[in-house]
Amino acid sequence: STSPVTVTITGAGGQIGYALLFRIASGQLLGPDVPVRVRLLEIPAGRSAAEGTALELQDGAFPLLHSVDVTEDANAAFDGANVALLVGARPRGAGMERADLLEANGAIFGPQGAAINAGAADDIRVLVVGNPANTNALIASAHAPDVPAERFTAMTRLDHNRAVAQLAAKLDVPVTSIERVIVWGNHSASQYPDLSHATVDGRPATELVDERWLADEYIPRVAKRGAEIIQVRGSSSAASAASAAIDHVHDWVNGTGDRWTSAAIVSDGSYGVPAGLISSFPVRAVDGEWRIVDGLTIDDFSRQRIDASVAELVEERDAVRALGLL
Ligand code: NAX
Repeated sequence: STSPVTVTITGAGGQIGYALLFRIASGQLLGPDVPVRVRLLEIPAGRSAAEGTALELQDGAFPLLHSVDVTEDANAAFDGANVALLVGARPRGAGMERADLLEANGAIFGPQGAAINAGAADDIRVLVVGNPANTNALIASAHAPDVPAERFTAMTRLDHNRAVAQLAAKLDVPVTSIERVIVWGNHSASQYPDLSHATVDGRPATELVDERWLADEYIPRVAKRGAEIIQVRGSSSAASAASAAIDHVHDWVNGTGDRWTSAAIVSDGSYGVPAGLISSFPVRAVDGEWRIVDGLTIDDFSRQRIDASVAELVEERDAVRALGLL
């Protein structure tokens, strides 16, 4: 049998952590034959909740769950980690300026990047969920100079899944009919869900929906779906976010085949996105690595939308650089 894979989850006592951990324990993150050892990293305020979740994980008697440890020590949490899910972050408090938010998160993601650099396994794969996810991933990566930058990713898979599901609902087709949807840019309201390459049962999506619906309803609906969930549910997306995190890591490790998905990964300069930024692209996963789908034609409408979201990422990067966080 395979030896256990070590998965570290930060913010494990929070609501996404609660939804995520049971799916990991049941084998959905890495596969039905892969035993997992989970490490839960929390701060004092969340420690007891994480310990409670650890008790419930024990009560699940999951055949693949090798062990569960709770810690407040980042070095212990990431020692030997193969997969790191960085979920815990500092939310924007009342009256907090953007610089305050970036600085508070820099104080979390810088040291976590350094702990990953110091002790994670050679095959470490990092997914940042905690917001501002793209820039937090950039900060963590900058503090892990010995880890290839390609191993630090941020989550836009929830946005991607929302984009697929909204198109499927509009056309009254199963989600499996839809391919080649792309989410570009930042995981924020500036993100660009792009249907210009999408197909529905092999037909171009652009033949099935009109431009006005696309610009005035579809794009804002997807980009503001997080706010809609908060309004209706009374708290932010949790199980859907956990599900997207599972999809991202599962695809990264096990491959996508020819299927496209979206992930925020370090730019190699493709599609005019400055090299080094962590931005969402159309990707496939091959041999354990994300590969940007290349050679796509970008129309004028898409160019403007991609550039606007990337400009926001550049601003965030410049702001954290000015704060000395990179
Ligand atoms: P919760 O507030 O329920 O949980 C966050 C947990 O993180 C808390 O238990 C807290 O104690 C812990 N934490 C804070 N700082 C920590 C640190 N330095 N080390 C370890 N743990 C720490 O938030 P939840 O709803 O679970 O959301 C977590 C993050 O995901 C938030 O930043 C949220 O904005 C972000 N999201 C990102 C999404 C994405 O698509 N990329 C979508 C969902 C979600 O909004």
